[in-house]
Amino acid sequence: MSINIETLQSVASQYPLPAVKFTYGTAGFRTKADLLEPVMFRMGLLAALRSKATQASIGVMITASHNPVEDNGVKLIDPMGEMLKDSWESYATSLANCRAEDLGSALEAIVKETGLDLNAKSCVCLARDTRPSGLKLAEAVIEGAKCIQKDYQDYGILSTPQLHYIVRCINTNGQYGEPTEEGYYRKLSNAFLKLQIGDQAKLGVKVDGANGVGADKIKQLQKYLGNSVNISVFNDGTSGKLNDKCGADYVKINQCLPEGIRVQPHEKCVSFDGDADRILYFYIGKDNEFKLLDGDKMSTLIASFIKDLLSKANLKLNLGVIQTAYANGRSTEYLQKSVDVPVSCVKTGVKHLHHKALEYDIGVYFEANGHGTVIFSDVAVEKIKSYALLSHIRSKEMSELLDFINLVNETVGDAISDFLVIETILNRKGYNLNDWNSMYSDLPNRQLKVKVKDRTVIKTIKAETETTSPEGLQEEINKLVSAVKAGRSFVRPSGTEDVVRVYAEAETRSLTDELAYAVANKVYDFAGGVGPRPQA
Ligand code: G16
Repeated sequence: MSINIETLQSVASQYPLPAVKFTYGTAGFRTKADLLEPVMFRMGLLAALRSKATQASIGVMITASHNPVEDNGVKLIDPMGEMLKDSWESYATSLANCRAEDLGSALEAIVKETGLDLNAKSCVCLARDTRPSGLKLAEAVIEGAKCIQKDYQDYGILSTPQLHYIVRCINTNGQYGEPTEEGYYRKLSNAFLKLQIGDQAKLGVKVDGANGVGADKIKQLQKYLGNSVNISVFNDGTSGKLNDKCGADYVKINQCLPEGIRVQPHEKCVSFDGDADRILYFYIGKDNEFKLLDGDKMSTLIASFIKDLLSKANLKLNLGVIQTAYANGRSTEYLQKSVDVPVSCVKTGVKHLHHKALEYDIGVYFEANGHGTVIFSDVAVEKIKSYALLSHIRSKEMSELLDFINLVNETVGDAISDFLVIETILNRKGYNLNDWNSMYSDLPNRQLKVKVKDRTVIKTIKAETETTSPEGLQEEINKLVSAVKAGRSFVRPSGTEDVVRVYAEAETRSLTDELAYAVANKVYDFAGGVGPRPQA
């Protein structure tokens, strides 16, 4: 079999490139939706080739997650539900920028270079979030995939982690679970119900659905959980705009309640992002102060829970936590000193965290923004299974850990699965949000965005904690940081928005804000700031 270049070029001519340079960034391609049809067509082509190369089903998720509703994007999902392999990201970037008339030769070059078999059976599985632009973009992906092969499966509207889950289920012949949306709810809810102890009827939670796909999906899940949980969904998309003054990204960056939700002190609340792969917990304390429990709080809770089960069962497994530079300094210290687990810091982007987590028997990874999960190696699962079978007291903890594994979507961060994981741990520890929050206190922190002419002038090293360009910027940041008690700050170009991100933390709220704005102003000066100067 070979690619029918004539058909390809006639279809491709309907998808001419705009005058834009596309790059496969932190989470695939993201930009204004009206620029994306040509990219989607090309990603349909690439996904079909990747499917043939791996002889497995490949996922294509159409979403721009936390970005505004006018944006959209696409990311490819590899056979085990993980992010696209690095070497294929460069094929993605070159195809996305390839003129229609050159596509045939570009595809042939990929076939040659990878040695893939065009006769191999293949399937592209696609889904999209609730963005209005999604349907048209999905059609473009299908048109692309069909130029290479006829099989594709369109799952319509799903959360990003649901598609990751389904791809893994298909490629493990159902070993990971039933490859359907219902199968996903069944697997998670069964594990959740098995693990609950005590009076479950007490669990009530308010969900900020970001006016996105997660709002409907958590309502679906509720049907499988019966009376054990009472979920009230706000910002469910019936009136508000996607990610507009709501959702996990808004809550994390602004450190405040989302709009569209009324909260009484101590009520348990969570925020999802636009495609439901991130979750944050929050509540109002009795002093009326907004309290945020972010990805760092989740990783500490999960790591200490697993560590406890392992030590009760006297099972030695290599457990580690992966964070990024955004992790609060206090969380890192708590993990190292109190939970006593190794902590690694990697570049932003779940693919980097996931990759590092694979080095452990059990890897817990979370970005502070609420994006994360746990991965259990085959060796760990086999050991846990063998301990669970021992007719000894330790078997109880290990049977529970096996159920716990079924609660986790190991393919990628998943707001719904993470919610069930956290609720299970809180239930078993008898914790409310205040107990959980009291495990350690965060240093005050602030994130800012600086608009510059070209954010790629910022180059970073050491897991994005230091800049090497523009010259002199890092020295200025160092001076500012050294003048502040418990100060830490770094800057990096965003991979999903046209901004430079600034992070700062320090001993007090006012020192933190002063440091953040001072660093933001240095970025503005050194990296060609545009528009108004950053000011508090
Ligand atoms: C994506 C990535 C995350 C990353 C976030 C922000 O999240 O999947 O790993 O933390 O973008 O990235 P950046 O700072 O480079 O803009 P999402 O939820 O939008 O897919």
